[in-house]
Amino acid sequence: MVFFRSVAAFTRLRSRVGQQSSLGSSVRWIQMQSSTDVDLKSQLQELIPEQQDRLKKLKSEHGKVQLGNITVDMVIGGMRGMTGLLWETSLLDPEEGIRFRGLSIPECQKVLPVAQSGGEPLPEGLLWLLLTGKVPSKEQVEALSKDLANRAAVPVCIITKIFPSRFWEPTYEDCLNLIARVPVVAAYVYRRMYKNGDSIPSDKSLDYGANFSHMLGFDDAKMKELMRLYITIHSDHEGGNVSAHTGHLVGSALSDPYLSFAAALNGLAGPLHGLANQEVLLWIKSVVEECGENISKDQLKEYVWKTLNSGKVVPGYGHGVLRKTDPRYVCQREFALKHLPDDPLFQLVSKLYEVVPPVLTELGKVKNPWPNVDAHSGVLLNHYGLTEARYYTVLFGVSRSLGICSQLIWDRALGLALERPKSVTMDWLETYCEKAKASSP
Ligand code: NMX
Ligand code: MLT
Repeated sequence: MVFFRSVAAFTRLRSRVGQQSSLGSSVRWIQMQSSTDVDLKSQLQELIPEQQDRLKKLKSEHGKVQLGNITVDMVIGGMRGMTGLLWETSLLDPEEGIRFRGLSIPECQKVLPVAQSGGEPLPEGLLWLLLTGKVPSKEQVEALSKDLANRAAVPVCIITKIFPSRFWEPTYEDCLNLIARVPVVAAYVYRRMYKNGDSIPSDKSLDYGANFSHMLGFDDAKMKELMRLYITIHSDHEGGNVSAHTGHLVGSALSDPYLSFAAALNGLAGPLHGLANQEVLLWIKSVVEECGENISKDQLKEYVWKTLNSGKVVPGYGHGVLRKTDPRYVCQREFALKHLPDDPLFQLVSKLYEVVPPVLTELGKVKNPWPNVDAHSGVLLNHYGLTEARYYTVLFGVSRSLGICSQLIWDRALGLALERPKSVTMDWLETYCEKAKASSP
């Protein structure tokens, strides 16, 4: 069987576009799952050997091809812009945002199976897509949903002897168990911290997102829809972001997925990364506390400057790679416009969308003045009663388990190397630059 960009294995989107004309011309190919097999692991068993051969061929035929020009700026500037990682599950375009296996968020919302007509995609469907590169059928998603629900209670299995080419198999088991159990643990923590330890058992009849919402104590159908959307959009953001990169780095030492994921979460907890989602809500609440909900745009502008002048960043704005409004912000805004247009904090978020970018542009140094995913998530959760901002990064972490674990399976399947970049000293750089200057005409 052939995979990814190979014509034979692609089902042309055209037939699908016939049914989904609003997908428009931006979609060139979507691989629909042609097999009716509902077992995700057997699908991977089929795909992985081909991908292992593909990587081997890539290495032997093109291993010496230069990948762009690496500059001193990149070395000093945290490897920004340097292509140095293989990350199969998603790719980030600075202008248009994330694509999961080639599909944008709106495309995922159109083609992935949903719980209710016109609703948000089921995160299990996204997990299938991330792992296989193919859009699953409703039956496949239901089977995976059941598998995850059952795994939430299964004891960890330890496999001691295995050939390297099959490392991915115990990794797959650990990863699926981890994805299945993380919401149970996260909900337990929430109930213990904020609801007197009154924990709510998992309901196996619910899908992944709805069950998580249920275990947290939120059974409103719209909150369940929000949780499906939230888990889908926070799952993966290619490989270079702090959490994904950390998970990959630690996994590259063959640390197991639990250790790798724990390391990733520690990175996610930094205020410049995932913690920004809690910072946004706290900051918005501080605006309301000081100026009230009906703050004018001029007052808001003043407040933004006050934040900047006190040496702080405006949380939820800017990005290391994106150069336009994050499509994850856009789809959350659409959700708010559909379900909670009159929420006062949503209205404040909308006002900030008008006020903050010109201020950040005026600051002169910010490469991307537009909002990122974190600028919006808090007010949506807050609207449905999940008001404890300190917990928000945990939600982000639950979702990111899907992306990080999917890639960890592929890391092992492809036998990716121990990550160990070369470092140099300032002495080394100064000498290098002086020599380069002396030899330039
Ligand atoms: N508010 C104030 N200053 C900013 C902001 C902002 N929102 N964004 C960037 N800058 C500053 C940045 O601190 C830097 O200043 P200096 O040269 O004095 O160190 C300058 O602008 C240039 O930074 P950029 O190259 O535009 O951004 P960089 O890639 O270094 O950082 C972030 C990206 C995301 C860390 C940065 O935009 C930021 O701190 N944003 C606010 C925190 C946030 O929302 N983080 C969440 C990101 C998404 N996520 O979930 O991980
Ligand atoms: C993420 O979702 O990981 C953030 O947007 C940060 C990033 O991509 O660098």
